[in-house]
Order: sequence, then structure tokens, then C-alpha cells
Amino acid sequence: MRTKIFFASLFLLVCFFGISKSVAGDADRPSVGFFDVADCSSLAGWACDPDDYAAALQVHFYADGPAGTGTFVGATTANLAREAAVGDLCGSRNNHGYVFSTPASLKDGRKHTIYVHAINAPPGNNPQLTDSPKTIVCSSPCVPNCAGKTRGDDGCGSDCGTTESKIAGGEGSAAAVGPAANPPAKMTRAEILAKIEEIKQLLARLILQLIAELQKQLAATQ
Ligand SMILES: [Ca+2]
Repeated sequence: MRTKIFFASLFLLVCFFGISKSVAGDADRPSVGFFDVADCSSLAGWACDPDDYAAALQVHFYADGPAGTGTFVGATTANLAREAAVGDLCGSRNNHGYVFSTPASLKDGRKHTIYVHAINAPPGNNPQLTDSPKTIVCSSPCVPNCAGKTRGDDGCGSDCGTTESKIAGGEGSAAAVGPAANPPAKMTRAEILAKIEEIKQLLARLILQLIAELQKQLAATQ
């Protein structure tokens, strides 16, 4: 009887340690990586998983909070070539980089905090990458709109009126011709020289008209 109990106990011990060893050997190791870059063009870094260095991980991006509280704004695959140092941390495989275009939804002139999660291999907890989160502030690209306008702001800081209409003194010319005549934001050298020449000619005509008027008044006094 004692012999049976001894072997039964031994069997249970072997099973216990065998299972424990198996569990310890199969323990998931979290994905690793970095969130290197966050600007108005792209969100970039690298990610890999020590349980499967050959796997190209999915990387998920959230705005203004991590997964669970933030807004999911997109995903990409971390499968781009990176420097050798990344390979040193990813089982000698350096093709674990990711680059994701900064979503237009985040370009609203407000501050947004971007969180990056690597999708674990095998499926499990999806950790944030090192240096996540990062903050960006991106303005929306300005789209000029001069529809229905002959002058005035185009919505991007430039005047919808033409140079000719302002110099010639058309409708509303007093305001339009005003100081510096509100030149376009970007002018070529040739355009600037042409503009200066136009102003010189305009001033010359005005001076000649003034002199002529004064001469007329002078003649009247004789
Ligand atoms: Ca893992």
C-alpha cells in the first residue's frame, strides 16, 4: 500500500513540475519597440515581439488617450527596414519599422496626444511602445476661396483682387490701393520689380496732374 502511495505521489510531483515548466516556458513576452517620430507628416518607429521575431506586428494609433479611452485613428504594419540596432533587439531581423501618415482628422490646429500600441504575438495584451505618447499640433492646409469675390481675403491671407484693379483705382480703390496694397504672400523677383514700376508710373502721373493743376491756377491769377 505504501509503495502505491509513494508512486502516486511521485507521479503527481512529476506532473506538477512538468506543467509548471511548460507554463513558464510558454509565458508570453510583451512586444517591444519605440515611438520615434510624431509630426504633421508621419508617425514612425519600430516594433517586434520576442515570441516571434519573424512576425510583422500590427501597430495601432489612438488619439488623446490609450486604447480603451482614446480615439482609434488608424493602424499599419511594422515591416519596413530599419537600422542594424533595431535588428539587434529583434532577433537579428531589422525589418520591423513602421511609418504612418498623420491622419487629416488630427490636423485641426489643436493639440493631440498620440498613443501607439503594438499588437502582441500571440494575441494578448498590446503594450504601448516606448516613448508613447507624443504630442502634435497641426493646422489644416489652407484652401484659397475667391469664389464670388473681386477683392478681399481669400481665406489664406491673400487678396482676391487683381493688381491692375487696385492700381487703376477701380471700385473701392481707396481701400484697395491702401498702404502696401496688401501684396500677395509670395511674389517672384520679376513680379516685385513690375509692381515697383507700376507704382512709380502711378506716382509720376499723379505728380504731373498736380503740377498741371497748379500751373492752371497760376495762369488764372495773372
Ligand atoms: Ca509576445
